Amino acid sequence: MMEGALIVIDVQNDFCPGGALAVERGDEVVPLINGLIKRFDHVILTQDWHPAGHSSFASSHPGKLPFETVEMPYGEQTLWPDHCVQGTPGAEFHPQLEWTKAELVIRKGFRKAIDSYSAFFENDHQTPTGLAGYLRERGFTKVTFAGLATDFCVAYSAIDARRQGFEASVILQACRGIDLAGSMETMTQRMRDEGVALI
Ligand code: VGL
Ligand code: ZN
Repeated sequence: MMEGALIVIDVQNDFCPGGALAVERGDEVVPLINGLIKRFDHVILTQDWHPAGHSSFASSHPGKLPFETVEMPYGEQTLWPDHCVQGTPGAEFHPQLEWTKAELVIRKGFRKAIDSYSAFFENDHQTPTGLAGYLRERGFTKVTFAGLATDFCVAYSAIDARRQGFEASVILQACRGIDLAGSMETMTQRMRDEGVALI
C-alpha cells in the first residue's frame, strides 16, 4: 500500500473527450487512476462544481471568448467555456472512475465570483476549501495527486499542498494537461521549484 492520501483531481465528464472543456486524451487517466485507488488506503476526490453563470465562464463576460483572460478583483483569470455546472452530467465523475472507496469529495468553484483551481484555496489564494484542516486532523503528512488538468487544478493543488507543509507528489502519467500559452512547461517548472516530487 502507498503511504498518505491519494487526491484525484477533477476526473469529470466535462474534462474528458466530448466534454465542455475537454482535456486532450483526458479519459486515458481513468484506468491508471483506478489502479492507484486500489494501491492507496485513503482516497480523496475533488469535483469542479460551478453554479450556472459562474464568473470564470466566458459567457458571463459579454464580448469575451473562452481562453481569453480578464482582470478580476483577485487578479488575472482565464475564461473557460461553461463547464462542470452543478448537477449536470458534465459535472459527474467519469463513468469508469472507480470512486466508491473515496473518503471525501471536496467541491470547489462554487462561489460565483471566484474560481478555484487549487483543492486548498480559491483563486484569491486566501479563501480556504477546508482540505488542509481535514488532512491535518486526519494526520496525513503526505499527499499524492493525479487527474485533470496537469497545468491547472493538479499543479495549483500540488503547489498549495507544499505551501501548507505537506509532502506532495504528482504522478504525471496519470494526469493530462490543457497547455494554454506554454502552461504545461511553466507549471511543471513551478511545481519543481516548490518541491513537488514529479513521478
Ligand atoms: C480546471 C479550468 C477550469 C481544472 C477547472 O480542473 O484543471 N481547469 N476549471
Ligand atoms: Zn472550473
